Order: sequence, then C-alpha cells, then structure tokens
Amino acid sequence: VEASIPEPQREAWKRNQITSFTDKDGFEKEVVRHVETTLARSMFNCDEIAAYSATSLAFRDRLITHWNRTQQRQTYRDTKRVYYLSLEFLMGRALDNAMLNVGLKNVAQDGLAELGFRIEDVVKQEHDAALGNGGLGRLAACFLDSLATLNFPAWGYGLRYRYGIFKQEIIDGYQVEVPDYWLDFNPWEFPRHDVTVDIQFFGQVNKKTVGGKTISVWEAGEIVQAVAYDVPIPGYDTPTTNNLRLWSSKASGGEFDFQKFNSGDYESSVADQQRAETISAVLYPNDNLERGKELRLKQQYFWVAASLYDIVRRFKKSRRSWNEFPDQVAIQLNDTHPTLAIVELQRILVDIEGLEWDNAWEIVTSTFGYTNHTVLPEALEKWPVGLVQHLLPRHLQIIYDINLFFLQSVEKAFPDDRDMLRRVSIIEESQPKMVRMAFLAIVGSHKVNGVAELHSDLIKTTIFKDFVEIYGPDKFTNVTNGITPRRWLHQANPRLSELIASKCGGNDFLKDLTLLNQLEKHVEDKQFRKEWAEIKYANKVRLAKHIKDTTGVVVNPASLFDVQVKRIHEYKRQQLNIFGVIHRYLSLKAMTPDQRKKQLPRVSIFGGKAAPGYWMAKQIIHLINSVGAVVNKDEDIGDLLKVIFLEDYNVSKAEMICPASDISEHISTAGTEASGTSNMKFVLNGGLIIGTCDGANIEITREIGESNIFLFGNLSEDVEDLRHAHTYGSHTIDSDLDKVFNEIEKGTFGTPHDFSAMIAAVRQHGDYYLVSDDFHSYIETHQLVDEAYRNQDEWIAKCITSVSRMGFFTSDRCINEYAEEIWNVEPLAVDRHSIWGP
Ligand code: Z16
Repeated sequence: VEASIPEPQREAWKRNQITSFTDKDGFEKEVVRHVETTLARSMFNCDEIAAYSATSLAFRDRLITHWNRTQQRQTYRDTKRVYYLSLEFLMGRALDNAMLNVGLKNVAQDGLAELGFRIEDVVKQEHDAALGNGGLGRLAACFLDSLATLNFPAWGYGLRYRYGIFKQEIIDGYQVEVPDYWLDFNPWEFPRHDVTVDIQFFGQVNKKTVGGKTISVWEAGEIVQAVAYDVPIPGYDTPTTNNLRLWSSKASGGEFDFQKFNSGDYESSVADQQRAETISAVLYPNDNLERGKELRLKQQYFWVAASLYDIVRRFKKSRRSWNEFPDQVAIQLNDTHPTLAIVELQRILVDIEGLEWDNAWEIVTSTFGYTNHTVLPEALEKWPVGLVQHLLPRHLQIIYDINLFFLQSVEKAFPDDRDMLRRVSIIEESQPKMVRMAFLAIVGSHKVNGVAELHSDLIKTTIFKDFVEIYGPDKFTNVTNGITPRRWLHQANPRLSELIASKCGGNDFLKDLTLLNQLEKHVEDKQFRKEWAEIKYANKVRLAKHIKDTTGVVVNPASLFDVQVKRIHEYKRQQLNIFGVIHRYLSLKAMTPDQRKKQLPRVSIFGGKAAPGYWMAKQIIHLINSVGAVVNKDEDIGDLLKVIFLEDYNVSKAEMICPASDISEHISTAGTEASGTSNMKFVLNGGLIIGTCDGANIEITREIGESNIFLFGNLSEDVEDLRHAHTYGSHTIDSDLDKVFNEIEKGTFGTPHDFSAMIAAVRQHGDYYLVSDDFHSYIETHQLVDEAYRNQDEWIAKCITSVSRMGFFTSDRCINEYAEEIWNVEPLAVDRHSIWGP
C-alpha cells in the first residue's frame, strides 16, 4: 500500500510541521503536558518517576523529529549505509545522554528546578538498559554514539531482551542473581508493530526444478514472528539521530492460535506462544564464554534473519542491480555471534533471488567485515553439526558448500600440505563434528580485525595463522578500541569536563579529542592543579557516600582509592588483586603502631558480575567479601586499609566510579585481554593505572608515556614457556604468595575450605593464569604506587599529562578507521537549517 501523502496535500503537512522546544519555558510546557495527558497525572500527584517520565517523553519527542528527518535524508541521498550487528548493546541510561547530546541539559535543569525537581534525582530514576555483558556490548554502544556524532548513515541491529544482564545482590558475601525488570517502563523505544518478519526454523529442504534449474526450497517446521522496536540514537551537537533496531519475538499469527484454542487445545496454543517469546526473553550472561545452547543458536538466527530481511528490503526499494549491494551496504559482525548472516545472505541471493553461486558469494564477501574480540579458546564459538542440521537444515548445506569451495581453493594453493585442510576446515572433524564460526566469519568477510595492536598481532600469529597464509596479510587489520568522551567524560565527570573546556578553548575537544593536548601547557599551573585535585576529591567524596549508603563501611576520601571494576574472570585476575590486598594486610599487622602511622591509607574497591555458572569466579567474589569483613573491622588497621565490594556494577555505576579512582587495575595475564576499554575510561577521568603489558594498556603506555603508568609482570611472549614449565618442570610458588595462602588456610578469612580451590589452582593445577609468576612484580609495583601518591603535586601532574595525551582513544577515531579501511562509507553532511528538504 502506498502510504506517502500526495503532493497537493503535503502543503498542509509542511504548514503544521512540529517545532521542538528550545528554551526553559518551552521545555516546562512539554513536561506539564506529558504529566497531565500522557501520564494522566497532575501537580498533586507527580513524584520523581513521573518527572523522569515526562522529561524523557519531552526529549523523546524532540529526538524523534530529528530521527525522522535523518531517515528521510538518508533515504533521499541513498548513499551507502553501515549496519552494526551486535547481540549486545550495553547502553546504560538514555535521558542524561540525550539532554547533553542535544545541548539542552541546562534548559532542563532550570525547568525542572522551577517545577520542583533536582535534575540529578530525576536522572537517577532511569533503569539502565543493560543488554550486554561487558566490554563487547559497551563498545557497541560507544560506536553508536560516534556513528551518529560523525553523521554516518548507520543502523544498529540487536535483540530486545525482556531481561538484560541480571541484577547482582551480595548476600552473606556471595553473589545472588535477580532478574532485571528493565522494560516495566521504557520511554526510549518505539514499537513498530507494522515492521515484522516471519522467521523460519526446523523442517526440511526439498529440491524443485523451475525452468530447467534446480533450486532448494526450505519448508519450515516452525515460524516465529520478529517485531521491530526502534531506539533513537542522538549524535552530540548534530541533528543526526540514527536508529537502533531491536527485534522481539512473538508467536506468528496473533496472540495465540485460535484454531487450537477453540478446539480445546489451548494448552498447546499457550505453549506455542511461550516458546516463541522465549527466543528474545533473556541475554546469555556469559562474558568470554560460549556454551553451545540450542536457544542461543535460535536467538542468533532469529536476529540475523530479521535484520537481513530488513536490510535487503531497504536495498530493493532503490531498484539497483544485486551487484551494487556491497556499494550500498556494509555489515559489521560484532564477534562471531552474527556469523549466520553470511549464510543467510547467500541463501537469499541463491535460493530466493536466483543468483549464481559465485556471483552471490562475491556479493556476500564484499559486504561483510568481522571483528574478533578474544583469543580465549573457551570463548570461540563452535556449533555441533547435528544441532545446525536440525534447526537450520538449508544453512548447513550452504555451510558445507562454502567449506567445499574454500577447501578446494586451499588445496590448489597448498597442494603439498594435507594437514592444512584439516586445520582450516570450517567443519572440525571431531566427535561430534563442529562448525567453527570464526573460520566461517573469516571466509565470508573481506576484512577481519582485532581490537588492539597486540591482539591483532596475536590472532595473526596464533588462532588465524593459516588464514594469513591463505589470504595474505592484507585481509587482517587492527582497529584499536575507543570510548565516547561524551558519556565517559562530559556526562560522567561534568566538573572535570568544564575545567578542561576552560583550558582547551571550549567544548570542541568533545568532538575532536586530540584537542586535549592543549592541557599539557597548563601542567605547571598551580591553580589549575589545585582545581583538578579538588574535582578528584569531590568525586571521591561522592563515591565514599555511595559506599557508606550501600555497604555501611565508612571510607576516608583522602585515602588512595584503588579500583578494579570489570567482569569477574580468572584471566582478569581479581584473585591476584585480593591476594595482594591480603599481603598488604599482613604487612600492616606485622608493623608497630609507629610504623603504621607512616603508611598510606588505601581503599581497595572491587566490582563486577560473575557468570552465574562460573563457580570459580563466584568463589573469588566470596573471598573479596570475606577479606573485607575481617579487615574493615580490624582496629589495628583503621583507615589504613578498607576492602569494598560494590554490588551490581553496571554502566551508570561506572559513570560514578571512574571519576573517583586514583589508581585502577588492568592486570590480566599478558595476551588474554583483547583490548580492555575501562583502562581508557579511568585515564580519561584523571586516574592512573597499574597494568600488565596486555591489550590496549600497551598503546596507552605509548601515548601517555612510560613514566605515567605502572606496568608489571611477565610479557605475552613468555606465557607459553612459563605454563609449560609449571606443568612439566618443578613449580615453586612465590614465597610472599605462599604466606598469603597459609594465612587463608589458617582460617583468618573464614572457613578455609571455601577457598581451597582458588589456592589449588595456583599450587596444584599449573597456575594457568601466572598469578604466582607475577606476584612479586605486582607487590613491588604497588609499593611504587604508594611512593608516587605521597607526592600529590607530582601525581596530579602525571594525571593531567596523561589526560592531555588520551586523544587517540576516542571511539570517533575507531569509527573513522572502520569507515575508511573496512566499510568504505562517508558521512552525510547535514544542513542544520533545512527541515523538509534533503
Ligand atoms: C567481551 O566482552 C569481550 C570479548 C568477547 O569475546 C566476548 C565478550 Cl562478551 C571483550 C574483551 O574481553 C575485551 O578485552 C574487549 O575490550 C571488549 O570485548 C571489546 O572489544
């Protein structure tokens, strides 16, 4: 149906075009209107949640007009678009970000004050959109912010989980998972009940001959409906408002099957409906782990098939030839989770559109790019062939054909290397056979990238080595991760952002982060250092209050705040940190009161979620809490050491924690953390870091200078030999670490049995993560941290210098690199004054 208004009637639309508020009075009018009409409440019945809702609706209206115009502009210009496919988008809160990005936070602050509310309290009413686990999901969110800010025509595609990452409670020192009811009220999404796609599962493939040509027809066994929900993504200081489209699953053919219902089979009708809705029900809560569950594969195909249908539908409107598809469409695969998109596009082109295999394959491989985020073997996706066969019978055939043609070409190029075929085959000949998704992603993409220099080198020399031989080195590239300075500086740390603006000629640095380098000439400015230190102190006071409110522990904001917040994982080595804390505690206990007086007070702050099925990670949380319980009430120690575990670490908590850190810990076993991005957030907020030579730490060091970072530990190139020596040589444990273990085993921190597995991992099971090898260097380096912190003036100078050199780590730089090296897309210039015209 043609839904476009005919030319003669368009005058009336133009006459009545919506004008958004621009000042306090306009804003207040909108808030009152929403309170009284949309929410059906009044000034006699308006709490902070109502104020939040109405404020959000006022800004949402504004965004949606920009969003519409952005889409019209992009459609009209018909240039190449980017599609970012990610199973995770860790967005956090939207209102504060929307107010800052459209430049009207001050207006809202004044308006809300007149209406009787404090903006900070209103902003806090919002529940985080937590559709992700950690770094990978937050990277996707930062990329959306940069894509919009830089005016790229880009869409994100994801799943609209009913439950995002679980809420973490700490009960008796243990993690307890509670469902995340984030959708109760979400003004930031627009259901598009008219945008739906039927998604097939199961069934069989039949061959049919049409006009002398044999084609494969997939007869589905089950159909589930995908419904689009759109989330507007505002750029900073630009009218560009891009779209994040999240798919929700629903039983196809209405609420439930009335045929079945009326014939008395209502139980199975309800069951069908529930089975359909289960697909988008919950985010898998694993970071860096793939467990091969059927529902996860269903999620992946559901989301990928709906997204591709949408992309193809949009392409077809332009009536171009299929060969132009890669000139109009770039699809980026965020990890291997969307790899089935490669197979699905090949299926659409060959089975449905009737293209020849080779022609279709050329289009497919020119369209996709694949980003790898890990080298950890347990995180690399593999699916049992039998499961793929059952769920997606036609896709398995296509995968076999892709593999056949690929292996034929490899055999031709490497005729003498039989083992090569076994090593690179997309099908692993194991029991059971497995589809190796990373290999499929490489074969089906034109570019493969890692997320930091070391990581990109590692994938080329280890897990993807053979593919570098096959395709040559140019298919592999690096795009070092970055973060958006809008959320991670301007929003999280408004006072520091303002101080920086006063030295960098205004807010331009938020769009060109290299402008931070202007700070360097002010490093010697005493007054500037003092203001800088005051802001850090105020941020620490705010965190100290949060700690008091949530844990009851009083911490002194003058202490050195030492922070490690990230997912709990053995490779990230929170165990190394807590063993170090115990070592510090024992040293303090061994001192005379006079010696203690000379020590520097410290607060060790931990936060992060463990995957619910990751037993060892949960033990680590328990040890941290057990140590805290003893240390925090030890009167010999007092303020000299406090150990805090912050419950339910998430994006909005990170926005409070990062600005309050003096030193943060990025201490993964060398070669295991692909990039890390919180390292960037902490330095950008004027904190120093202690870290291993791993991931982006290496490039941070190169940028800010070796004297401004505390590096320690073994190097990535030595890890393999050390592990080998642990297993086959005699393995002696560091003597200080041994003392720590003995103290735990004495029962100082509760039942020793609770922690025996953590100790055994080091003493008996080969210390895979090199905790003992790095312990001495770690302890020594923390002593250097203490010494450096005693000289506050020098410390602040290091912080300022570091911030001034962080320009490289903006996600704007990443997006420009992807656009240039991988997507071949350009921004769409926007005329701020044109409203209807393109
Ligand atoms: C994830 O968060 C990451 C990798 C991965 O394979 C799966 C998940 Cl859920 C992280 C990396 O661990 C981290 O080093 C990196 O900074 C981040 O992805 C973004 O690239």
